[in-house]
Amino acid sequence: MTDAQRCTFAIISHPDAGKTTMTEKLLWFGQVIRDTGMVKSKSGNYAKSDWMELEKERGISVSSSVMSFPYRDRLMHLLDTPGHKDFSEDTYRTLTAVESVLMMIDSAKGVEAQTIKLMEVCRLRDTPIVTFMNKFDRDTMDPFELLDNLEKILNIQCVPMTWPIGDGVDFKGVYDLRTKKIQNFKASKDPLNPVVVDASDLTSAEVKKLVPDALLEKLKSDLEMIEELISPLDSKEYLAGIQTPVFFGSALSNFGVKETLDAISEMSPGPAKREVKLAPYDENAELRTVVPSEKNFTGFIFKIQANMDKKHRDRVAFMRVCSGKFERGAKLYHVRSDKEIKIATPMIFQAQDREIAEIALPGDIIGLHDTGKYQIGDTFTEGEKIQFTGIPSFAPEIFNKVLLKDPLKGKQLDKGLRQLSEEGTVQLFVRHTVNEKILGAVGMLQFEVVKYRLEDEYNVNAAYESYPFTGMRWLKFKNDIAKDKFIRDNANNICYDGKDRACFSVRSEWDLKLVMEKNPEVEFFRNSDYR
Ligand SMILES: Nc1nc2c(ncn2[C@@H]2O[C@H](COP(=O)(O)OP(=O)(O)OP(=O)(O)O)[C@@H](O)[C@H]2O)c(=O)[nH]1
Ligand SMILES: [Mg+2]
Repeated sequence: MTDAQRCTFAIISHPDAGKTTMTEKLLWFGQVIRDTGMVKSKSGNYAKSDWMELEKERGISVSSSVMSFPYRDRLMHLLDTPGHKDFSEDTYRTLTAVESVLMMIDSAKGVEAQTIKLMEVCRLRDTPIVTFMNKFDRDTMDPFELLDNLEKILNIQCVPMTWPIGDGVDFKGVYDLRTKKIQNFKASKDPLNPVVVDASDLTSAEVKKLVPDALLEKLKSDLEMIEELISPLDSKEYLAGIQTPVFFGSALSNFGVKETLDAISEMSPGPAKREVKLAPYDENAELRTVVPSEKNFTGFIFKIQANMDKKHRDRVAFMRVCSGKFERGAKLYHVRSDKEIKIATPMIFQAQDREIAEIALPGDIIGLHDTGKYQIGDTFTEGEKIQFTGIPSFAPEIFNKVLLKDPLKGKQLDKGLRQLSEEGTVQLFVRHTVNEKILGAVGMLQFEVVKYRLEDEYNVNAAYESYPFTGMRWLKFKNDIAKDKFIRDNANNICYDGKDRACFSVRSEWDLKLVMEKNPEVEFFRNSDYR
């Protein structure tokens, strides 16, 4: 199994389409968990991937999580992402670590606002997409209408791989267009062994017993339409992100999930090549391509998560392996600090459970214990000075000042804010001269997570006051003299980000425009990669 080809993919969708439910079912069909709990259940039974207290309470995912399991001849790494737009930076970073995605659609609603945003991110890398039309146990749009909706809005060619028979209370299951079989979960006590109905002859007694006449007529005419109108799946077109294989079903009641998992394990790409910058890693740096078959190890950190287990109070950096082979106990070169670090206990994840990874190969996601040394975007090699690209911070749009309620907790607050900003939960800025701490976010829910986690994990009560900034720009100067002058002239608007880079805080677009006109030699960027 250790040499098995990796399949590293993320689940994405608009909030509530059923990512976490699907994740749980995939793990279950992959036989790594024995029970599946209701995501929103109040009984303490919750989805394996939604482990944070806040997620349990609300039934939403606020950050992505990684789960690994062998399936057939591959090793699957599945990344569940949050759907809410306030956490889209987390989702965006997660997408840098995968080769393909599974996109969930709520079949009553079709394409929703966040689906469109996520699609744009996938397009940046031509990420291959498998689609799952979920919630067929409820009333849905007509399946042809759903395909049309996807094609028109997302501009992607849909190729159905399964087809739903009925919906809502009349939902009978999905017809597998390749095998011409129907898996019936309702008739089986053990969902891992559904009753499989051979539907190659739609007039057979077995089919008639499962599917009422009216639905059978509809299925027949639907199948004829599919035959006539839809071209078969071309794996090259799928890999290029032009076609998407489409599955129908209900994650909650198991229908269609196994067919989807089988297809992902058969078709989805293994580790791909990636671009890196050579020293000095600035905007003019030379680039090279890292291919997975390179002998030497390379990898990068795409996510940092503290306090995954409150009892342990630890922090884990998630590394995506891009080339070479890593063996437990080996030393890796940490490019940013220019130091060799021994990685004694790398971890692999099965939601809350973790195991020690003996080796790691391209496509793998491993966890490193982090005592505060690592940052998102850090590159590891066997000595080569390179840096993986494409994991920036984006300019926040709303700001809060933090006011401490208990003056004795100052140190705790500093530690909490530093750690949470290093994780990317929120961005932390310090104002020039006045030394005020300002939090920047894309959405209000991020502040809620900060407040909750400061109380829950760091035992700090703080008040939050909105701050009159409306944006932030990273700055680039011709030289130090120009920098000093600009900072002196605009002292009131200068902040430093977590990496101590000078930024201009925007109080109004008008204000920004004036300052830009007055300082044509200074460059302003919305993205910390200076793009
Ligand atoms: N009826 C029905 N409900 C479903 C199905 N799949 C998910 N749900 C319900 O839809 C709600 C949202 O499901 P989640 O899996 O938490 O959705 P999510 O996409 O992970 O949500 P976020 O992470 O917050 O974006 C829950 O109440 C689920 O029980 C389904 O197939 N049928
Ligand atoms: Mg979720």
